Amino acid sequence: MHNDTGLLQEFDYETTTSYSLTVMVRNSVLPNFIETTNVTITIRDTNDNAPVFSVPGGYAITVPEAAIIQRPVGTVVATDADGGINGTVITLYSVLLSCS
Ligand SMILES: [Ca+2]
Ligand SMILES: [Ca+2]
Repeated sequence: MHNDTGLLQEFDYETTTSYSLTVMVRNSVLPNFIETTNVTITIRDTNDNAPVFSVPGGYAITVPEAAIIQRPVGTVVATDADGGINGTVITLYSVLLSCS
């Protein structure tokens, strides 16, 4: 919110999820006739952040040569700064080796 004008500017759900305002109206003829109310503005999240892997630079997974083909051999995890379903933690199992 702009400090001087009170106008709402760019929203960022990851920084501020809601704003609470007090709005006042005044009778222009009878200035003592004043009413105030509270307004809450809730920011709805958008999917504007990409997932990021939890280990920068890549993962190293060691697999015994007797490992069973087509079984998971490790886990990589990505997180996302977005909220709700837009920021779902993604867990992926490593690619499986296959025989040809
Ligand atoms: Ca996202
Ligand atoms: Ca977001």
